Amino acid sequence: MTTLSISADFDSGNIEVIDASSPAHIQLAMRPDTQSPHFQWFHFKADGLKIGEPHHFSLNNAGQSSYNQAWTGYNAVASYDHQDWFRVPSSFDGTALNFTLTPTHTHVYFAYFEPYSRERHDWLIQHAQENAGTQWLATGKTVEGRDITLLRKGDGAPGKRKIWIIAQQHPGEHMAEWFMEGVIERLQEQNDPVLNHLLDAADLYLVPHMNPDGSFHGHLRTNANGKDLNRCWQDCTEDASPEVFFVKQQMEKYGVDMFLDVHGDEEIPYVFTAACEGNPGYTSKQRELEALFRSRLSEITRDFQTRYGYPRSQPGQANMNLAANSVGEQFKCLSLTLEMPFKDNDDAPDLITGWSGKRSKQLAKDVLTTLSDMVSVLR
Ligand code: GEM
Ligand code: ZN
Repeated sequence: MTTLSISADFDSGNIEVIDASSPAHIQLAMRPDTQSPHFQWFHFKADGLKIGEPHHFSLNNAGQSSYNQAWTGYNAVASYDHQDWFRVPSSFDGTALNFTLTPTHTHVYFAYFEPYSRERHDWLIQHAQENAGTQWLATGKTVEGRDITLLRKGDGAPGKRKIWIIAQQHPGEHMAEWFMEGVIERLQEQNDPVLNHLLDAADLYLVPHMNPDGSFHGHLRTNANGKDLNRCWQDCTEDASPEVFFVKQQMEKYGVDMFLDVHGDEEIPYVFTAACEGNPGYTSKQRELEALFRSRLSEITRDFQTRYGYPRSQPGQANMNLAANSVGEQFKCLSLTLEMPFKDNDDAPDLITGWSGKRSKQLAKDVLTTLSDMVSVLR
């Protein structure tokens, strides 16, 4: 007879086993990021399951996680083949996150969100060059020596607007690289007048993954040094956060006319943006462009809205260590943090998948349409 086993010793794996001796109560815990107390991401495989029998899983330390209020209304994702992911009804009892699966296979994967693998990242970078006409412009190195790839679509001709999109500074926010796959997929189109209008006026500077060390190690928020990359855009150093250091250097080299920083939010079940209203040098032009971006995107898709989001910063009170605030202040351009949910978009819920990789990709295509509409007024 087979025995139940739990493993997480793979790309973006994260779980510790407390007691897996009984399918009636498999007790697990999430492991904190390296040199950081943050945790919320999980990703593991369960083997030796009994088909047709209920298996009860508990993440015992959910109540102590970074965003412990976020578990209410959250459902774990699962997959038998690591390709098709579905939600498993979950409940939070104030201490543990609990879910039950009656499997149709002897093994299953669970994760906090549909993982974007290291393998797929490598494929995406290749595919972006071979099929989407992007150029590998520069390479940074992470703390552990992984590549930070900067791609450019366009020739860098003078007069072109420079639109930057970066993703997954927070390594557990895997929806962010799914979004980048959506960008790159649309760049493959040959007969797309809306896209061509954008590309006639602008070059796209793309960093599909800002924090590959963190993702590989199954982190929620930090790089291999325990640094939250979206909290070090003023005071980053080459030693502590080489990932941000590299991208800032490249931005200074090429310039920035629009910046989008792609994230996921644990709590809020909607897609939204955060902007630069709290910056000391906030301009009326920035205010107009933020409003235009938000209204255009919400006209195009139900997967974006403006009712829910973070509280607006008071004038002059922004945290300038956030990428969007820092870049907006330095380049006086439209600069946004885009947040997608870990849960679902409650304006258009999908009971099978919740928010997903596929929906993140579609949102990216709609963002490119919005940028095409706006490109002539960015400066
Ligand atoms: C956010 S901060 C995370 C906020 N999450 C919850 N649940 N309040 C992010 O990481 O996407 C943006 C940021 O970095 O400030
Ligand atoms: Zn984030």
